[in-house]
Amino acid sequence: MKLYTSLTSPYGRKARVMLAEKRIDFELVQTDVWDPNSELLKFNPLGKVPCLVLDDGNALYDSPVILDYLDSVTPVGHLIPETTRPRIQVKRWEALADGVLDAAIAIVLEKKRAPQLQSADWIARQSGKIERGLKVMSDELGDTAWCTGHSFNLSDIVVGCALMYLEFRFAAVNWRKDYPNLGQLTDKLAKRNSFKNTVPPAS
Ligand code: GSF
Repeated sequence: MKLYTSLTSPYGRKARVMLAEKRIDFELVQTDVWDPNSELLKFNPLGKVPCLVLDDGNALYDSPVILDYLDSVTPVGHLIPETTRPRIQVKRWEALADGVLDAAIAIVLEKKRAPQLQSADWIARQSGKIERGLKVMSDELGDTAWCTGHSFNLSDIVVGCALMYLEFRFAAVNWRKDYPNLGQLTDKLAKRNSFKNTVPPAS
């Protein structure tokens, strides 16, 4: 299978961490989503990464679909619970972390526009989503070791990818001060090979 992604995409990182944790072989196809001639458009009409192209040519997107699929590829070491209640709880953490990422990326893109076109209101609206999202993450994590359940699972992968993206792109925002429990979780996740080997290159 081939994973189309950029090395800086936090959604692509979710997939790469899952592939590493599940020890699944794949080929990474580095993809520039802004290239109008990108091969990606043959597989994902939305032109977004990550996109997972299976050996039979089937293309999967977006990242929650890809991660759900990857978890089913090998029968052992499930990272998404199978029973409904814990599964939905994990998927909700994924929606929360992805929502924080969506807001962070909206700000990054807005700030790339010419200064006179940037909207301070829009940036403030997105910042509010990040601030409220982090507070809920911190409150719900409390003093437990993992986001849900008693061991590492998808909820930790998505939160790790979101928090590490904030550090990567918003180094000035010190969420660790307000939410030390999120900082501790991030540090613990950063020690795993799956996270170590997917650190985004400076760009
Ligand atoms: C979001 C993917 C996305 O926005 C998912 O896979 O979970 N809900 C989707 N990817 C960005 C790259 S990045 O910022 O990680 C992307 O492909 N943007 C190109 C575009 O045209 O929006």
